[in-house]
Amino acid sequence: MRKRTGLIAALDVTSKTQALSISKEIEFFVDAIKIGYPLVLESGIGIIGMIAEFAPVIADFKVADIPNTDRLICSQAFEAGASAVIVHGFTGRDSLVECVNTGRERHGEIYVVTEMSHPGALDFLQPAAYELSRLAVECGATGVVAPATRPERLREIRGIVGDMTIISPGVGAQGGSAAEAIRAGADYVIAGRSIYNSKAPGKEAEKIASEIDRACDDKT
Ligand code: OMP
Repeated sequence: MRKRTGLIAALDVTSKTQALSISKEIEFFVDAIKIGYPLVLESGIGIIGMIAEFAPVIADFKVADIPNTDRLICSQAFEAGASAVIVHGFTGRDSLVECVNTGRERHGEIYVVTEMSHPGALDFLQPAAYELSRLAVECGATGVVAPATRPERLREIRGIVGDMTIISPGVGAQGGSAAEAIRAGADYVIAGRSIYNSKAPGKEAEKIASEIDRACDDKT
């Protein structure tokens, strides 16, 4: 993913028409558009190629299976035109290696979930987050997904992954701040509802992008 604005829009809408019109409105303010089950189950996998006309697509399939099934899912996503796939790491090293290898073969990126951004992440994922981050580095993933809702944890994860790319959800609707996430070490922030539920998605994306820009200036 080429960094320009530092913003990734999550398009968790269930209408293809809405998805395409929002994509057109926000394309200049985002580096990628992340779509997942809500939109793909409604519109079919072909929606990936349609959104890719506006911005690189991250397929958020949170892939979490045995290696062979992981390979089949990642391959389908890349085949459909995705630039990146989000996968889980808790299924273990062999599964993650298979995702990373599939990404390499298809010239695509693989992002590994570490600690999720919602409160339930504290139940099982938080204790494993640092190990998951190390596993992502060891397996050669492109980057990790780490929570904007807990900047202190994000900072720790940055310390573990070094210069690996961090994409960070939880901005806006989940209470996280784009600026704080960037200052804590995120390369990109992910915002969904605050953009697609806004009356003016383009303006909202532009606003978050300038917040990111100012936070990047603060860091330098
Ligand atoms: P909003 O909460 O509406 O901004 O959307 C956040 C997006 O990021 C959704 O698509 C979530 O599925 C996704 N996400 C999280 O919210 N938390 C995580 O820990 C991981 C993800 C993700 O992998 O993208």
